[in-house]
Amino acid sequence: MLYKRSSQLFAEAEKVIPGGVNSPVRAFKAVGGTPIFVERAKGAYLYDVDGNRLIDYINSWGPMILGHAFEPVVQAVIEKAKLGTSFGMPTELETQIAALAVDMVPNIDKIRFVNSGTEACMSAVRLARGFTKRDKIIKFAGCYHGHSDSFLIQAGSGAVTFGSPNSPGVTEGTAKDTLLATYNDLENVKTLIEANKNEIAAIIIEPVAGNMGCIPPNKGFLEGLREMCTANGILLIFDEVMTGFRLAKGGVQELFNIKADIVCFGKVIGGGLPVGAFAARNEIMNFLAPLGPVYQAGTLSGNPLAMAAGLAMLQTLNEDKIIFDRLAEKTAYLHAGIEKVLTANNVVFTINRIGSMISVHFDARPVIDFKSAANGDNETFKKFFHGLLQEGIYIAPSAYETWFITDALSYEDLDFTIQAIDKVSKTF
Ligand code: KE4
Repeated sequence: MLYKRSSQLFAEAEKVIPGGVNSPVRAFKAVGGTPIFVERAKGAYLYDVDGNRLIDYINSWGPMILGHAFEPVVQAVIEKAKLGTSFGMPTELETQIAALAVDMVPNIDKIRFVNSGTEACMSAVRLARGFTKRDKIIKFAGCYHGHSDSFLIQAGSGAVTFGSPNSPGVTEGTAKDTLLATYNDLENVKTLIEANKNEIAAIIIEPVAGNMGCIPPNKGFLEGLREMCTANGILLIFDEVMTGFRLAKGGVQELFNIKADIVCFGKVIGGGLPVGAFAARNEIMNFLAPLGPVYQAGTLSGNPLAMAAGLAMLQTLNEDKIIFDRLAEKTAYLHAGIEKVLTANNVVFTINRIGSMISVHFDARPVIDFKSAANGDNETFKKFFHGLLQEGIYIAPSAYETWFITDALSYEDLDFTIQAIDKVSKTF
């Protein structure tokens, strides 16, 4: 695989864009080498500027659950663009996608659309603080809720990839209101709540973590958080930017039958266009301007092109009764294949998987939180990443990410991937 043109483009990009990228994790800093520049994509495949075809296991970090350039989404955007691209005024389309999302997801009466997952989580925390009249939040080490100041405290994803969990520019004043807990550790959360009685507005969590690799909640963990929040007047915020409309039609609330107070969305809900959203029952959402005192706004929120893409995506997911089972079956097949070849090649590893989210960790110990996720051998991961790239397979350029399985993947693609992992892991 040649990457001559990508390297040339990266050198040009670095002159006018910080680090040559518009989002740090794309820069390959954790794995070395220069980022791949994409020319186009279709279905399960990326086509880079050097003419290489890559099987895509990142899918724009989640949105492309039905494959790249999914025809109903593409057509919806083309048709809508002909009628104007943005008005800054309400359109019926926003009501249509809002009504569908409210119908698909349990425990929400209203939803507000924004332009990214960060904006959704940031707004959800402000709403929780306004509703409870409390200042503090609990987040979990290794969970990533976007780059808003309150969240860049031991964040996951790109923040941890850079080994700079606490970003400069986040003030002490902000950081003091973010309490840090350990994922899958209820006792730790209990201690924090008792030490900050009546001061905590919300606990925000990735109910299935995807930013320290894929880490499902231990049995009883989410239920324990629910009980503690209810008992202490704390709002439970599920950050379902990754899991929403991916792990089930109704996300993790449906999958585990757990009731969050506020749910955040991104990625899939926009069909690949910039969309985030946050939703809750009327009692909470009616606190939002212009109805209530909590302010939140956005010029391009509910943008017609983004709404058209999101609506086409959600309609397809809502009508396909077996999509989530099909995705889970493909992911289980991939898991079994990877497990077989890595074991045969005497590699030390563990695999986490739930639904269409999966991650490979090069350590034998269970990966259940940020600390155990950090046990993974990054040198082996780098060989894994670049070896697969040479075989035409694109996985996340960081060990602190999950893979996102798309329905566009065929079983031939999965077999090709398993064979490539067999070949690459023989060189470890
Ligand atoms: P965005 O602002 O990037 O749309 O969403 C932030 C966010 C919020 N919550 C969760 C659970 C997320 O995973 C994300 C963003 N995910 C990363 C991938 N791990 C985005 C990739 C990137 O930063 O370029």
